[in-house]
Amino acid sequence: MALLFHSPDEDAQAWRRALLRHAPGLDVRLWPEVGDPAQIDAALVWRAPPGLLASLPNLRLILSLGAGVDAMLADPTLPDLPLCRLVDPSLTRMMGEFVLALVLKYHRQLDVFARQQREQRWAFTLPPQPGETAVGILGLGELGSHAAGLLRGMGFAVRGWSRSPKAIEGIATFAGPDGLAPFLAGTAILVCLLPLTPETRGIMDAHLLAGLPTGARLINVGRGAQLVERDLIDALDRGHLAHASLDCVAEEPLPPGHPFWSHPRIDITPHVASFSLPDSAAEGVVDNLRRLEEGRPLRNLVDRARGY
Ligand code: NDP
Ligand code: OXD
Repeated sequence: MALLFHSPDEDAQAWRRALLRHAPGLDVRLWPEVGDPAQIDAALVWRAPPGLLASLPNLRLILSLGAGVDAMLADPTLPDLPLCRLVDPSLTRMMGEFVLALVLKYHRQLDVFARQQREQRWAFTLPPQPGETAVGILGLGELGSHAAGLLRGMGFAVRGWSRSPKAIEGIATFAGPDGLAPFLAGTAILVCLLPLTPETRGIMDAHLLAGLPTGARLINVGRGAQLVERDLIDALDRGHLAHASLDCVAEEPLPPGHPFWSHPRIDITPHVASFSLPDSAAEGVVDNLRRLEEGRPLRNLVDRARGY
C-alpha cells in the first residue's frame, strides 16, 4: 500500500519513521515526491493544496492530520471518499493541559492580577473553591469530554453542551439548541471545543455571549470562525464579559494591527493548544490503513453531512 504524506507544519521524516515502526512494509511518499500518482492508495494530509487529493486517481482513503476537518471540507475539489479525522492520545492530553491551564488562570484570577499590575495596584480577595467555579464546555467529543473529566477531577463544577444527549458521571450535560440557554446561564468560564461546521460558524455571537452571566470568561480553542469578533469586543468593552483567551482566530496568523492584539482583556496564543505527535498518532493511522485493506469499518470517520 502506498500512502502520500503532506503537511507544511509537521516533521515529515518523523512521521515516516513512526509509520514504518507500525507498518514496516508501508510505501510512504513524502510530498512533493509523489512518484506515480496512480499508485497512491491513501493520503495523510494537513493543509493540502486544493486539487492535490483530486489528482490521485486511485485514492481510496483520506486521513486528516488534524482533529478538525473544516479546512479540508472547504476544498471544493475534495474527492468523495471516506475521510477520517485524527484522534491521538497525545493531542487529547495536550488539549486537556491547555484548557486546564487557562481555566486555572481564571479560577485564580490571574487575569485580574495582570490588570492590577499594569495599574500598580496591590489588592486581593479570597479565591473561590473549585466547586464554586462553573466551567461550561461547548462540545463533549474526544477533546471536550477529556477536558471535562480533568476539570471534574480537580473539583470544578463542570457542565457540557453537545448535539446529542449524553450522560457523563459528575458532569451536568445539556444538548441541542434548547439546551444552550440553560447551559450558558450557569457557566462562569466558557470553553469552546466545537468543530467548525455550518451550524457552529458564528455560534459565539452577541446573543450567545449575552446568555452568560456578567463577568464570565471565554476560552476559544475550537476555531476562530465560531466567534463573531466584533460581538466579543462589544461584550468585553461593556463589562459583560471579563476576559477572553483565544487560541484560534478567524484569520491566522492574526493580522498586524488587529484589535485583538492590543485589547487589555484578551490574551492571544498562536493556535498552540494541541498538536498531533507522530509517535502516538501513527498507530491509529496504521490501524485505519489495515481496516481499509481488510474491508473492516474505519475509525473516526467524518460524517460529511454533519461536517465533523
Ligand atoms: P469531536 O468530533 O470528537 O467532538 C465534537 C463535539 O462537538 C461533539 O460532542 C459534538 O456533539 C459537538 N457538536 C458538534 N456540532 C454541534 C452542534 N451543532 N451543537 C452542539 N454540539 C455540537 O471533535 P474533537 O473533540 O476531536 O475536536 C473538536 C475541535 O477542536 C476540532 O474540530 C477542532 O476545531 C478543535 N481543535 C483545536 C485544536 C487547537 O490546537 N486549538 C487542536 C485540535 C482540535 P455530539 O457528541 O452530539 O456529536
Ligand atoms: C486540529 C488543530 O484540528 O490542530 O487538529 O487545530
